[in-house]
Amino acid sequence: MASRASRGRKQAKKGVQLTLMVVGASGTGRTTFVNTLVESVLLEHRTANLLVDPSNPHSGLDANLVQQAASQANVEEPIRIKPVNVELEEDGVRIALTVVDTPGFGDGIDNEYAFQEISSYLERQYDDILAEESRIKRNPRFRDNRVHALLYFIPPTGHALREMDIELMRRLSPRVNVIPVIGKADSLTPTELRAFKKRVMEDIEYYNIPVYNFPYDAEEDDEETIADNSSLRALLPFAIVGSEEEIMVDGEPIRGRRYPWGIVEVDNPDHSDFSRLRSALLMSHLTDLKEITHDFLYENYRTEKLSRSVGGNDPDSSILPEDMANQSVRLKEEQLRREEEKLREIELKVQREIQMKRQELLAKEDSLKVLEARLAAQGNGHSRDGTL
Ligand SMILES: Nc1nc2c(ncn2[C@@H]2O[C@H](COP(=O)(O)OP(=O)(O)OP(=O)(O)O)[C@@H](O)[C@H]2O)c(=O)[nH]1
Ligand SMILES: [Mg+2]
Repeated sequence: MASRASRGRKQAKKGVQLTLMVVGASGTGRTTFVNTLVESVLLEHRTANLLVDPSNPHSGLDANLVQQAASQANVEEPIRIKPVNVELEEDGVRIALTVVDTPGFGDGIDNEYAFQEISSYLERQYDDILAEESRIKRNPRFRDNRVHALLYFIPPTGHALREMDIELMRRLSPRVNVIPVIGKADSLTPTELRAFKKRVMEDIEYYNIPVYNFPYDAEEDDEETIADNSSLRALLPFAIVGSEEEIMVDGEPIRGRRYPWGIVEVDNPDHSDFSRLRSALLMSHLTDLKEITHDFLYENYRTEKLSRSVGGNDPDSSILPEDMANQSVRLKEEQLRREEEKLREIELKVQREIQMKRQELLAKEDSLKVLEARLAAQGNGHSRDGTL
């Protein structure tokens, strides 16, 4: 068995693992955000195969390919949820990051199917852990693929949350840390953005959606943690600007989006919340997200699943574990009662037999007495008259 020190070294070499999922309507900027986060082209754009040069996201669209795709637009593409892995290094810590992109939703026709796919993906990862935990011999190559945070991309409409946003966040938040973000936030003016953020949080509160809100304990946590967490909470939903392009500003390459009126800088906190979200996910709140996933979300799922499986489809076993224990006590009591009854029956039978024997004996005694009396009478008679 590996010593604790060598395990520690292995851990440091492997680094920490984190899994993020991105969910949202089509074209809200999920792919761009992921590529901005990992600073490379980890995910391809859906339209990448329509580009004149597929390896260059900035090359133009090929008119023939676009026409071909348009003629096949009515053919439903099956939903694919495929995790991709990438190695990052943040402040000297190696992070094995897994990103799970989910297909963008349409306008509501088959959202239900997409919701189901996402929620069953999340639950499948919990089922795998559950199965692994109950094995006698652990599989050393087992991979924990639980999703630690789900970034939900709200389109920058500037209005209230849409019904599908509310529905999806509400349904998924019992299974995963949901972090709401506004995609393509530079589509709104700063004033519009402020108002929209406020409106979104009011809706989240009104519908009681338990999103991940950088929880802290005002009495237990230190001042710095409280200050950090409450300032991150105040940014919710994070305004995201993503870009895969570098723009030269004063001879320095800057990630940003160019507009006629100026440049929106991805990493500038005055322009977007991207860098603060990035450091929360990959540094300050990485452990908290993992702990909540394991100690709370997974634990709740496990309890639900176990009580459900004990209650399964078999009508004979449709009872909770505590009822099972009660039932086995009841069965034992019943068995004891029956044994006692049998003993009493035997006792009665024996008593009855003894009684009968006694009566038989008494009867024999009586007849012996009669015989004796008769013999005595005969004897007397014989001696009296000298004849038999
Ligand atoms: N203004 C602005 N446009 C963006 C931003 N991020 C992405 N875009 C653009 O929005 C379009 C869609 O971006 P994607 O990253 O492909 O969006 P997606 O959510 O992955 O889309 P699908 O995978 O097709 O559902 C592209 O043309 C991007 O260049 C952003 O922060 N601001
Ligand atoms: Mg995409």
